[in-house]
Amino acid sequence: MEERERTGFPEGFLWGSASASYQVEGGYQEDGKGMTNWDTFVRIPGKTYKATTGDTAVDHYHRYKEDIALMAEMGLKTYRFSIAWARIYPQGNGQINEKGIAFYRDIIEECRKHQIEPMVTIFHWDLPQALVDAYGGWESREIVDDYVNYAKTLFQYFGDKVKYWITLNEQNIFTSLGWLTAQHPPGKFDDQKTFYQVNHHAFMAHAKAVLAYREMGGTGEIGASFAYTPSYALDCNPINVMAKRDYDELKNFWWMDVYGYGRYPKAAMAYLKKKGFAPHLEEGDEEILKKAAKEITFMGVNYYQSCVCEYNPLDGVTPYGTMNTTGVKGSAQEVGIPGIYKNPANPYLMTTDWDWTIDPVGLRFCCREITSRYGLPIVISENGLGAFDKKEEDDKIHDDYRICYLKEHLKELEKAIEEGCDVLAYCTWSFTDLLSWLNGYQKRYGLIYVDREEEEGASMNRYKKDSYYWYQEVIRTNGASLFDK
Ligand code: BGP
Repeated sequence: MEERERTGFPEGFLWGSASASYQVEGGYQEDGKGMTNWDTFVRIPGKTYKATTGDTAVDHYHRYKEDIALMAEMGLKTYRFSIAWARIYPQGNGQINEKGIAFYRDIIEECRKHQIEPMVTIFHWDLPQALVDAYGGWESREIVDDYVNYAKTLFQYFGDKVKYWITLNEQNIFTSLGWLTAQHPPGKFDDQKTFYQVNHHAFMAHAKAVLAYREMGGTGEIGASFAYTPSYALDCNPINVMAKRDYDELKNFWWMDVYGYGRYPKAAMAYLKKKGFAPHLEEGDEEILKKAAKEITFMGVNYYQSCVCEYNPLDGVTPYGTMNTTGVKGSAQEVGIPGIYKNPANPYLMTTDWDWTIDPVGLRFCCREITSRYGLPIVISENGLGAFDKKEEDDKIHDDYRICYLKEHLKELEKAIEEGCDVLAYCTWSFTDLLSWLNGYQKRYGLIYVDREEEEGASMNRYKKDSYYWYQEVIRTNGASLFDK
């Protein structure tokens, strides 16, 4: 679009930062918390980088006051964090653990005390192990009631203090890595039929929780956070343009259409029916999904990278290429679905040490697509750079590469706003350094450096990186400093 005068970020824009319970809290057996699928999974040899776990993570469980004070000093307007289901219901259902309630009540109060808006993710992947043992977790439809019961408990206890709710974090990622590529729990490989059924259960859980929130009188903002990887066709060869179209239906609209419209995309459904992978829907499901779609008030977007789509022959690459979890650049393999699409590298863009494409324009593309397709406000619930950081002898961390990454993304976000997108919030991933699920602690995302490596026993002391001071200024000027020469 033609350049116009800058409109800047709206007044009251929520400048934020995000985390997730398993990645920051630690205290995995404290105060009555139940075991989770991740507590179990990380103990299987070979699953995570150097066998790292979130047993102690970055000790947010004991240091949350210090962390929130650092957020307040930075001027943060919203803190997005997740609640560990197994702290509230150690067995997934049944008896409530009051100490779990107390912990999150404290976090919420601490945020409020500092005028930081708490943004709560109800489920960010750590599932009570008891539900996996009882009925296979997300594989059974029984989970819908348990999830809704858990969500209602949160609405009941915290509904008056929390105005922003995210039902599920990256349903597309935890189900793909859990049931297709075996990289996340439950570690299943190529179980497509179950994968789509699991997703249907998750959609129903999301939808019923949204409806329950409204039935309980909730007037705040509610939606799901989707890991959106927008796509570009390799070129104007129609076969590649159709590959992009198919990719979008199968990898993006399959989720966003259900959140935004309450229905599955037709072409993708026709394809899955042909393959025998289509999910089973019970009578009344479609109506519930449609009703819930009318009640969500934003689309949550976790944006890290874009991709390229090219036609993939029947004997072409599969979804099971090696993922780069070591930070050795160039070790990730090309993936795709034979007969449909593959995702070659984008020659116009640089990549991180973990081979993630760096594409600020892609963030604007996401916002524009959501705005025209769903007409919904947008919460950028995650965006950030995973990198090797070095603490110097004077305790400084010069992460100019992170500043550059965030700055370019925010400039594109501002353009999206200028072009008509209603963006409510932007959360950097992450506030402190934390556990990167499969990549250990060496892949750092924080504005705050945490003194720990893969081994346990380090001080866990916090140090402000250069990006901390930079973001502080961005917030102070409501984004104006992004455009300083
Ligand atoms: C998202 C998750 C986050 C976070 C982030 C970075 O998919 O919601 O929890 O981990 O990605 O990914 P990674 O840690 O794999 O680098």
